[in-house]
Amino acid sequence: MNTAVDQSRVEKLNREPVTEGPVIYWMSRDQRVQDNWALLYAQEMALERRQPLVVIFCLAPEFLGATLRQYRFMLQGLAGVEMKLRELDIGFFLLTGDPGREIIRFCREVRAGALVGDFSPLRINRCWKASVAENLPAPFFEVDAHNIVPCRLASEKQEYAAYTFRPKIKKLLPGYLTDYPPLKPHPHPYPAPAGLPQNERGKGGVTSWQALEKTLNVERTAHELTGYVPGEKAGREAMEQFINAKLPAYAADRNDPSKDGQSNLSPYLHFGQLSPQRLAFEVAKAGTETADAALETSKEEFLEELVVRRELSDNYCFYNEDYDNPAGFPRWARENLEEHKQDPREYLYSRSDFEEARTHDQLWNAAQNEMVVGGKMHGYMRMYWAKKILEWTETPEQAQAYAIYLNDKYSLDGRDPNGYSGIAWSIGGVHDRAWGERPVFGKVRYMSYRGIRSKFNIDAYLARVRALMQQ
Ligand code: FAD
Ligand code: FO1
Repeated sequence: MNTAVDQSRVEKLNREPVTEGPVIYWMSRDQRVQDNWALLYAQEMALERRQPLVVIFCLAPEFLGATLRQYRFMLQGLAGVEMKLRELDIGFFLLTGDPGREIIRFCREVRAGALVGDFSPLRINRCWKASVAENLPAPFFEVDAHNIVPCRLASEKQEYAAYTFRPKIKKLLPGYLTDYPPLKPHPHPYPAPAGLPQNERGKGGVTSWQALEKTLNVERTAHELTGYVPGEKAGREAMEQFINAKLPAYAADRNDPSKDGQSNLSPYLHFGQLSPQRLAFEVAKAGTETADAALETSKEEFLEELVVRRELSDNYCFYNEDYDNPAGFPRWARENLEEHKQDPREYLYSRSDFEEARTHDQLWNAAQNEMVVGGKMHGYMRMYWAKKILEWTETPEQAQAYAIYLNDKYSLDGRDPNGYSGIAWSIGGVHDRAWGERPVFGKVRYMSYRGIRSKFNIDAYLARVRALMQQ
């Protein structure tokens, strides 16, 4: 198949030959219509075989501790996907239940000619795919639409740190950091809905999105977020806003929690409503007509985070099955933390003490409240926040479990490889080196209140969070 999609993005997950029948794209991580290599690959296959193209999304009743706040953001984004696909005469069907079962059932009922999925290194997504690949009576292709350089290609093993990963990805980047071809209107209309399984569909064959909330088995307490407008269109606008207004000051402001210096794009990237490759492509070409040194430095620092750090997280979760427990820590950290397990803790807090921001440290409490109330904690504070959980719990296992629980429950961008590796970096020295040995932390890098206080205007951060809580 002559394809604009680089074959190195594609992995065949079973041995079935492509047969007659509609081509199905099982959307999961990359919840967008444009700039989506998996959807582009499915369309190329459907065009070549003169077949309809249908997109399906299977709504799992629970997902890694997500609450109604994250599901609402996601479902509103998917409603936009459905509308955009219908304009292109591409089918969209929302299934509910266990993806491992529902995907097979759908493909059987429509006699799918081929199934295309997107890529996620997380255990749950890989389990879903494994059970589909095993029982699917059609060929199943996985396309890495989330990494600019396909995860399997960037490195064939777990990388030790950013400095070992950076040269590998930088070498490959020029061939992959390209623009995208547009998704085309599809000339082979998908069979009338009657020919396809009826699902939670409202009038006129459109999914009734409100009804779906009832199928969710999630906590409904974490209150609604107002700061983020969900969806592909809003993600694109937020990207343009960031590049035009905030990118030049990114290098100077990004690590200062008292300023709003980050892009705030992680919720759109996590849900795949914005393509990381689109973002990197647009940032790389920003301001190229003006030789502005500050802008160039900011672009470099932003791309270091967006490309090297983010794709290093996928590398970590893909190659290390213990990405969410201490067995995944590097040996020096595992052994050293073990030696310090009995060290007395000056403070000890329960999970609900942390959850309700009831520690002795007002800075830590502010960071926790920023995440609970605003749905997103400042990146610099996330490091301090996780490291203090190590300091104030009985064991590193308990610390990592608490940090993952809280981050995945309250953060809009949670349940993401970036989160598992960010927490493993903070608590277990993953992708970091050994530092001077001290109680509890051993040689894991330490961060102190005094250290942060000397760097930033903490009172301004506390005031920012207080204002957020009063909204
Ligand atoms: P910006 O500074 O504007 O960065 C732009 C993008 O670059 C981010 O959206 C992200 O995709 C990437 N990026 C930036 N910093 C990192 C990093 N350190 N590691 C990997 N990618 C990075 N990120 C999440 O997406 N979800 C999480 O649940 C999450 N949990 C974290 C927990 C801890 C303890 C730590 C230390 C970091 C965590 N991060 C997480 C990584 C990072 O803090 C966030 O990606 C960033 O703060 C998101 O805000 P932003 O998009 O405004 O960032
Ligand atoms: N993907 C799905 O295919 N079905 C779901 O029901 C689903 C729910 C969900 C809830 C919160 C969240 O943060 C992500 C969710 N995902 C879902 C997204 C997806 O599986 C991502 O690939 C992973 O989060 C990895 O980034």
